[in-house]
Amino acid sequence: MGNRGGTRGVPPVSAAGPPAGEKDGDDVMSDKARKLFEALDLDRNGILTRDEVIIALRTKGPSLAASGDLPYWGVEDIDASSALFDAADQNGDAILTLEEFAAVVDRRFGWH
Ligand SMILES: [Ca+2]
Ligand SMILES: [Ca+2]
Repeated sequence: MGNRGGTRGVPPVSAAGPPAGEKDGDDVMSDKARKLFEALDLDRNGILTRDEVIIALRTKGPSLAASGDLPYWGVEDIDASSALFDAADQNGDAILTLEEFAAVVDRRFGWH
């Protein structure tokens, strides 16, 4: 008589993985950045060119600053506007998308 008992190793089943894939999705830009972008987008085509930023800041800057939509130091002169553009244009394609613009002004102006 033999005992045929086996200890069968049953592997522990604990396959409850953590839910993967968190998306920080929607609103990563401030309303102020969006509003400023729209104010500067003179031809309303959804992008900003360098000329647009310079012209818009010259013509609209003071009133934007007066209404609190722009810090006063953000309306200084052409060089400053151009520098802001360069800082914002991260991929160097000479246009600013809302995302590019918002990322920079939110950080610079402390809006986000
Ligand atoms: Ca435009
Ligand atoms: Ca760009």
